Amino acid sequence: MPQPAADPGLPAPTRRAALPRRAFLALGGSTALAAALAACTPGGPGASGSPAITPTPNPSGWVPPGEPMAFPRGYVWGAATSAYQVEGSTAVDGRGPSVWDTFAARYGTVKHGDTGEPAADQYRRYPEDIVLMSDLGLGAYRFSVAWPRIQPTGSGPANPAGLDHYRKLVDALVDAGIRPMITLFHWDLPQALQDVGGWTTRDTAARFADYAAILFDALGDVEADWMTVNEPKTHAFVGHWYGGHAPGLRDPDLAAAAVHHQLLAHGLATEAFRASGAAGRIGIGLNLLPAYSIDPANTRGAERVDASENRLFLDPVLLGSYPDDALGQAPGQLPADPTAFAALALPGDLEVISAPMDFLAIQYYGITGVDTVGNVVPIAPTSDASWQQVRAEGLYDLLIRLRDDYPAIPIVITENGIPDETSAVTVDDPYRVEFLRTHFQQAARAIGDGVPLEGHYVWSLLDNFEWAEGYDQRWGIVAVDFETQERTAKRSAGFFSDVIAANAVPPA
Ligand code: GCO
Repeated sequence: MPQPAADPGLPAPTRRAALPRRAFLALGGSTALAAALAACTPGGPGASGSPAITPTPNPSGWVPPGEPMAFPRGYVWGAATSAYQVEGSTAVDGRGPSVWDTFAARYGTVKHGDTGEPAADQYRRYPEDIVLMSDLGLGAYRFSVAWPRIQPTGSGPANPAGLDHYRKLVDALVDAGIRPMITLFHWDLPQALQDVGGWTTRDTAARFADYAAILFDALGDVEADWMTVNEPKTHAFVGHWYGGHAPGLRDPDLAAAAVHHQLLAHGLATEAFRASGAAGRIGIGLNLLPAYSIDPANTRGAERVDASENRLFLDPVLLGSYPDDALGQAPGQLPADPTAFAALALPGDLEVISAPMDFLAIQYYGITGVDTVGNVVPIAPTSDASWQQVRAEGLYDLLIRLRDDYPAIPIVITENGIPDETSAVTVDDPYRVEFLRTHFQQAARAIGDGVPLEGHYVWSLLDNFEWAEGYDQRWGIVAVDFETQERTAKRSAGFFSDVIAANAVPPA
């Protein structure tokens, strides 16, 4: 979870122990406890605050094979970005302001006062980035459309210049043989909609459906994958409860409303997609995280974390119901009023939200431990993102849980990555090579155990604007010098390119 920058204007947020952005219940056995102790032993793996290059042993004892692990024919290998994080050109061609333009301009919200300008200047440099993607052998590229470029005030007629930009981007990708994955909402809500309540109000869901319909009409001829909403949890919790992201609100009831209205927006956009007759497929992007009880005999706390951070999103979109243990005043729960939250869901809403999707996009970064009450406990080494407890086997556990607990649906991993261990431009990232290797191995393992996993996108293609961290935290497999905008492939890009070419992940 990005740590909110100190905001001198507001009292420190009152909330339980910093809950990770991602939590997911997978009951830990004694091995989890042993791993917890090993990982936290001074001088143990990752003791330096970032994962050791030789990954910690898998708690289950599973050891990857000594030979390459192959992926199914047609497995989709991609990389991901988002508009506000890479585009720049925030006041060009009719783009209106988003909540992130407003938030980043506020003192103390983003490190060094960084904003989404110039980011990685991809609004202008996308042709060269597509050449770079081709050189790497990417089969797909995930990007997001900036809603304020299409509807500068969040409603009304489409801005032709905005549509024109994304038409050119999509055509260039297709011409290069790269499948577009188009994210409709990656947190840059038009400020004009925020001014009238944003995601805390139901009307924004209807506005989102109108916006989505404009894009399906404009780009629906393309065989693309469409993601309706990126990580509604992070935008709801970090943006409306912790206050560390735009729009910078600090009210759990507003966060709960943002949960429901983003999910309703997802459902309405899915309906619009079906009605449009657009080509391609549609799904939602959820960030999920294995959260292991440190006491296998008492998983109540982990169940609460699982409810508030995972089932609050998986259940409505896949089962058509909300869990009854996600909201409450206990550690691990979203401390919003359950009655008020339930009243937001009008008759028919859950049917709309659970409209059949073509795929479920999951975004995986790491794990956490949870005590018997619901407080987060560190049980694995962290990366330079303090919320990211790194454990590759957590990805396997997550995928198996989805296989066992939810109706069968094609799954795509649309974000998976780790930041550099320096804020300077670097191309030497052996830790990212090992992160990718071990996570690809766990993905191949899950496919071998019957998980319908169809693709894997690395976060991120490029170093970019990392929200409240600004440009300090670099997640790209390609380095960006933000002074010159020069791109340089990192060691991990070469590793990834080899994996794609072989459609297999080699052993360490
Ligand atoms: C997210 C966002 C990305 C982040 C990435 C690293 O998942 O939070 O989709 O925009 O940059 O996850 O934190």
